[in-house]
Amino acid sequence: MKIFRNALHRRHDARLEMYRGRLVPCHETPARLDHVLAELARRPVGSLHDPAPDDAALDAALAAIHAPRYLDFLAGAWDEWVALDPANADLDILPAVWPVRGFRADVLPESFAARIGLFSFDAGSPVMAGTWAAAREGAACARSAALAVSGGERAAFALTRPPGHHAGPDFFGGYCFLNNAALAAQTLRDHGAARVAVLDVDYHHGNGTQTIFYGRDDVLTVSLHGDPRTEYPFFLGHADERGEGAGLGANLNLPLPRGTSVATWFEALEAGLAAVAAHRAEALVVALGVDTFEGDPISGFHLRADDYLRLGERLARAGLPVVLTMEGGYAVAEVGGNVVNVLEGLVASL
Ligand code: OKP
Ligand code: ZN
Repeated sequence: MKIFRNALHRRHDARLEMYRGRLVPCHETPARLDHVLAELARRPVGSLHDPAPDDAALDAALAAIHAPRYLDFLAGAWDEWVALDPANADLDILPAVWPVRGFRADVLPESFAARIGLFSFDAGSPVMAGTWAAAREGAACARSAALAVSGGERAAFALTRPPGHHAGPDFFGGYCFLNNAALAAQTLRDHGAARVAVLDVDYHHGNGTQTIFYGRDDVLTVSLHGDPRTEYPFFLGHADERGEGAGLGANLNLPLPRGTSVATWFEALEAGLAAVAAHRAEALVVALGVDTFEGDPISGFHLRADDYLRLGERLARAGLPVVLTMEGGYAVAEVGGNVVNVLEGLVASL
């Protein structure tokens, strides 16, 4: 399989996130991806590539899933922040005010603090000098992986961070800025697949991906995740969210309680894959988070290293060309082994 790596990921290396009333060191660190690369050096299950540097095509692809005013804001956010006060260059940007129910989101505020609130949903996702460059190169990886699969590869992996599945049409949050899985799905659609499915196996609900495709029937979105009644992102991911308008029936959420057993998790995976088959998807995007691991510090499922091999094998048996995007996983030292286990299981069963 082809693996597209984000060589710029280290440029997003933020310091502190708001967590339970404190600013704590960010969970989503560059070391996560370094561990995957180190494991790939030991177990080369695929060939490493840099994404195509096709800037105009990437911008057009991003504009198909994100709002122009959001992309413009994110691209310029750091320069605006530093222009407000040169001393800001030593600080990461965190939003602290949001337009909740009854507030207006149609008026674009002049205030930077207001705009960063408008375009985000939590205070856990700092923006820093290199965030845009890192996220954009990650999007390039997702697009290149989808183009490789459109061109006949059976499988490709976008090995990137920051992750993407919480990023919506016009908001960032949950450590995510650009939605790599959505971009891969849209790219597959644009290059010949009539119907695509996104299967999100990260511990957290893929709220951004769901929202991007909620009104569409050409992209099925399926997510198995910790029940939002107790788990982040809390405000989306319930079982009764089935899509709207033309997209009604093209969204499936499989929330599971914190502490769910591995056996039950794999049963939910079967239900998700059955929906993918019923949709008659011609290509599959897997939003691959390994924060379902028993040792994950912020999650509540119990998968072990071997289970990721089984996951990869099962994904291969879906019989579809597959693009995987790297999402969460915060037991940093184990992220490499678990991710490469998925890839090894997949490649062995293709
Ligand atoms: C990103 B991804 C829990 C706060 C957790 C956000 C978690 C984002 C996970 N109290 N902060 O889906 O792995
Ligand atoms: Zn997650």
